[in-house]
Amino acid sequence: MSSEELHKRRTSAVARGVSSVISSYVDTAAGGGLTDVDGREWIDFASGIAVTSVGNAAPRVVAAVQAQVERFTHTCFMVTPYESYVAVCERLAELTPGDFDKRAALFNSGAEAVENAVKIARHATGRTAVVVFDHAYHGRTNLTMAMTAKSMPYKSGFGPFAPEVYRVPMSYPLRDGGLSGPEAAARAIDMIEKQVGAANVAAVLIEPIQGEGGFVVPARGFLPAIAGWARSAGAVFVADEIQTGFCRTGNWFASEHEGVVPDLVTVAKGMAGGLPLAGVVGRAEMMDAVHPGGLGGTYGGNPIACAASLAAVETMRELDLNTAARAIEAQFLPALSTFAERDPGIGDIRGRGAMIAIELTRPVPSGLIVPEPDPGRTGQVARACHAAGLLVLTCGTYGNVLRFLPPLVISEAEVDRGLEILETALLDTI
Ligand code: PLZ
Repeated sequence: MSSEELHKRRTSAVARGVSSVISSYVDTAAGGGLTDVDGREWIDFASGIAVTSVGNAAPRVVAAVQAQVERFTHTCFMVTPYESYVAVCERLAELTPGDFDKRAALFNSGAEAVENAVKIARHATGRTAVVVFDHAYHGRTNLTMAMTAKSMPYKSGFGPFAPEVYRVPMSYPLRDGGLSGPEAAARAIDMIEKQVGAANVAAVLIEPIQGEGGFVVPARGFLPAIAGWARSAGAVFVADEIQTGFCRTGNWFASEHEGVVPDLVTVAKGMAGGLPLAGVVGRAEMMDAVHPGGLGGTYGGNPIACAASLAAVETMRELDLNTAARAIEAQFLPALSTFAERDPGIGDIRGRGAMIAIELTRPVPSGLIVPEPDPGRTGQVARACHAAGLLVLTCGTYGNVLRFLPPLVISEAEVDRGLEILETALLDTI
């Protein structure tokens, strides 16, 4: 059945609230590419939103899933436990920053992990307030909608939202007048102290590099200052590494780029090679502040997802995907800088590892420091890429960021071909 026919069926079966970036339907996917049901090949700069870091249908993941499906599909860890759940928690403790005793718990989605990190932080501190940042994205459930910044499409009309969530300014070098990291942190901390009160803060949650909000990389020194303040205030510092984790940025976790050691880390996406799995991992005394039975869910840490996760981590180690992510960065950044020499609409190039973005802006009128976003052109460039067989995504509070999240196993030639398509799309839309 063709994509066109499938699309017709979809419109009378699938709620329109669930939308898709392209209208081609996938048939198979492997490594750095996808093939649609019309036989067309795509270069994948999306990885299913930073999920298939080890590649789609990665051989070890496929084998582990097949073997597990034959042994048992589900028991519920809360009813009949199994080894792979324990092994994934051990892996999380090993891989996350911090040389201290840790515990972990597993869930199904990123949003669920974030919700549970808040539950744990509230138990650990006996406090209620949750501090988040401008441009943040933490999910689509009620509590995480409150924590997510952007109204459309995530929140509009879905309130009322959970209380006790407070938003403070982010470090966003292109748009905050070039504040240094420590200056931007001082601004945020002042707001927390004056408007929330240090003694009320259960948790400060932040994405070390913001994902949906625009691949915003805070100025150096911002994250350590925020983490340091949280510690001194007796609040739990939570790094939401759901999009940045598991080799995506060239380290196991993006917090490591600045030596930040979070109290708790939320993980999902890349951790299980495409199977739905998420987790919270961190300081044992905080995690264990919750009474037995206080955390859980029917499917959290499903055995098939756990088997996939163990295989994905093995693949990351075996193929040294941190080095691969850094090589992808080394291929992207110079190419994008060359594009920017000819394209005044490229207002910023940023990111780390295989989490790279360009922010499209209009030429800055003299006297203005902050460039005006150009979401119209961003959509045009994305559509031109799609028409040429390159899967790219947009993001950002202003909808003017093109982001690149290739699988870490993508070949140099595929990246080159993707960059060529992107260059043409940019030049055609200047
Ligand atoms: N925290 C940092 O990036 C998911 C969402 C796409 P779930 N980002 C992609 C969309 O439009 O729904 C994400 C994230 C960060 C939390 C989440 C939420 O993870 O697995 O989608 O619930």
